[in-house]
Amino acid sequence: LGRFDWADPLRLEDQLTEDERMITDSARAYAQEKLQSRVSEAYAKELVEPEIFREMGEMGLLGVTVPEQYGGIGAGYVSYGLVAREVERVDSGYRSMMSVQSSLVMYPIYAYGSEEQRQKYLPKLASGEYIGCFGLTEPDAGSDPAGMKTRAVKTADGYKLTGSKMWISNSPIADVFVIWAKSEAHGGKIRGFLLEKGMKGLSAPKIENKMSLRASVTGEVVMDGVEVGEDALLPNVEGLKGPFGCLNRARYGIAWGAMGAAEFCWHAARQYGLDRQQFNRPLAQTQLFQKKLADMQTEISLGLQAALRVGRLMDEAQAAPEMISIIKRNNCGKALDIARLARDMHGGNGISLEFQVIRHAMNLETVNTYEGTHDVHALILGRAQTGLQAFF
Ligand code: TGC
Ligand code: FAD
Repeated sequence: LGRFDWADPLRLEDQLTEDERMITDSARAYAQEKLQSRVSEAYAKELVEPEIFREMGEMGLLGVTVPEQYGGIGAGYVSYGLVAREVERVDSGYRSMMSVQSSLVMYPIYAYGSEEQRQKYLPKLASGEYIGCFGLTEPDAGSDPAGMKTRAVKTADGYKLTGSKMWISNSPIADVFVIWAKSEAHGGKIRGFLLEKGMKGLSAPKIENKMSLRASVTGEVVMDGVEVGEDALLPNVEGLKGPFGCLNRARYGIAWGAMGAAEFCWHAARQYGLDRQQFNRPLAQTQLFQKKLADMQTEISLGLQAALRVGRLMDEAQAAPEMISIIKRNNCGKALDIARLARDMHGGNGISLEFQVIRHAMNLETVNTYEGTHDVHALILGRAQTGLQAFF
């Protein structure tokens, strides 16, 4: 008979390569030693800590899949997912900082950029010297990015960008802005542009008073006739498939990350139930408590297996976007349910930051919404199986 490890019921660990285990261990060590100790205060006070990018850069956690010649470590998508899981075990906001930099900034520069753009930006983004952000969403275009209003107009030697982006992770501290805009010179098609901090007409005010993802700063991006040269255009992609190509990778990472947050909540609820006595026995000795733990264990082990399967297919260039919708939607929704349940299982203590489960639950509200809401991914999957478009 095989052995059973309650914390790794389907033996995910055995399915990883030696390199993947090493990357997991170093991401876990960094996250537990350097991030766990500061997260409660960072969340409570909404601290903005740009030095975290440099620390992650030093640990090789930025641009995990980008080739070494550009500063990445040239690892696969399973490794990237495992890093996201370890970082989000501490906080979804820290994972957000990492995944925007890796999948939404470094990936498009690597995949759609010129050689000059790659050399100029990627090594500094990999080391964390530069911080990047990705501007797709606008005040009036969230689930429907095709409705964006930001425009790029041709000038004598480049483009002039006008418009505003909303809910942009990292924007108030960003050095590099990947901005998606409709370009008149390209028949109104969506194109990507690289903007830099300090450009005239560019500002990125912080969005105050978020009750979720408070350890990760979010802002607007306001472009009031920002002039850039021809070299700011990402030359190798046009249309919505540009931003969606990046989102595929970020959504995939989030599917792993959300399971990391869920694992934290599950383990915390189990320990709390073992430690706390009511009615002269541990809470963990009640049927209802054990049923909840069994549900958490089941959903997490299935969610991780699904993420691993899609990761292996990504590494073979065989993953379809709909597979990513399945795991993003399922794992975020299940993680949110688990965090809420863990909050409940902690009783009154569950609302205290000290016990951390409320922070994860609040964070996962965002994680379930960004990168395509839970319902938008249902519509993507509904369209894929019926052939019928239900967005509009
Ligand atoms: P649709 O007609 O479906 O497609 C338009 C074009 O795009 C192509 N495409 C994809 N390409 C690659 N990967 C995908 N996943 C793709 N999905 C679509 C498609 O083939 C087509 O190409 P072409 O060449 O034929 O033009 O477009 P639609 O306008 O009907 O889209 C509908 C919908 C709802 C699926 C889509 O707009 C959507 O996914 N909405 C959600 C928006 C979203 O996810 N926003 C995320 C913003 S970034 C963010 O949240 C970062 S938070 C990160 C953090 O802090 O961690
Ligand atoms: P809406 O699209 O207005 O949706 C509102 C509700 O309507 C949702 O429940 C949705 O599911 C539902 N809905 C929408 N359309 C339909 C439909 N056709 N049928 C049925 N129901 C529908 N964006 C970026 O570009 N870059 C970032 O770095 C970034 N970071 C973010 C960080 C945070 C903290 C947050 C909160 C958001 C971030 N976003 C970012 C934006 C995020 O991607 C959007 O919030 C998300 O795509 C949803 O868009 P929306 O907020 O406009 O909601």
